[in-house]
Amino acid sequence: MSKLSRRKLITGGLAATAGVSGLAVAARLANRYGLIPPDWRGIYGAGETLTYASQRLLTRHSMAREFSRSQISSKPFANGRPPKGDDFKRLQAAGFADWRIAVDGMVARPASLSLADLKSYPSRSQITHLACEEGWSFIAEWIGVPLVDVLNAAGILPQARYVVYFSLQKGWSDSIDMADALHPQTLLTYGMNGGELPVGHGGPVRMRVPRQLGYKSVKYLTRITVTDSLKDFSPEGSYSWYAGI
Ligand SMILES: Nc1nc2c(c(=O)[nH]1)N[C@H]1C(S)=C(S)[C@@H](COP(=O)(O)O)O[C@H]1N2
Ligand SMILES: [Mo]
Repeated sequence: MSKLSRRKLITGGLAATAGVSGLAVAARLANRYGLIPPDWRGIYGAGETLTYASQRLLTRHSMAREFSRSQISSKPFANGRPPKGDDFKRLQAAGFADWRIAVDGMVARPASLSLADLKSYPSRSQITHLACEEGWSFIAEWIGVPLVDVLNAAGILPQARYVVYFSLQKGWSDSIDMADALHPQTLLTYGMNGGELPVGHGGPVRMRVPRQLGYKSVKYLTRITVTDSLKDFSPEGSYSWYAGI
């Protein structure tokens, strides 16, 4: 079948399900199978919903590409500035010994984790690509704890659907669905290229979501909340919520 006729067939099929009742059934089914992004009624509407649904069907278990040591970028680009204000400076001067990450929301055992607590978990190191939506990118080794391990220790409640995470830096928070939250490459990252995570790259701890664009990898992480709905967490800026690559 040619590409064109296949595309016609798919569009035709979509149009056929897009009758009023057909659409409702399709939406219910898609929702049941976790294929509806939380902002599907938003400005991106059906287009983003279809991107999300098809990516989720195809890539739920796929891995972001990992690179070899020789491919690590010699000049990684640190985007933006570290948090302003004395709080951050004081924490930094003390080697971030008092840095805490709250784990709360729909978990059986909420926790407040220090860096030492994080480092007591088995660590994972992976060499992945960080791609900014503005076009630049670099490859680095990221060292940390899979988010899934910290969530499992806290005890994820069955109704959990999303994980929302916050930066010390005002305005920076984001969220992912459970497929990304439980994915082995989603990392609470405290090390980079063999050393501590530099402050410019989000030290002492950042989220790394290597299957999505750079802005999902929130720096200066202070809180992780498990939730069944994103309605109380307004998405930052005007970026698309799902940024799969
Ligand atoms: N707290 C915070 N997190 C952030 C940002 C930021 O400015 N502040 N920038 C985001 C964007 S747009 C990108 S592309 C990456 C950049 O990561 P880098 O500074 O390690 O290159 O971090 C993301 N996380
Ligand atoms: Mo970015």
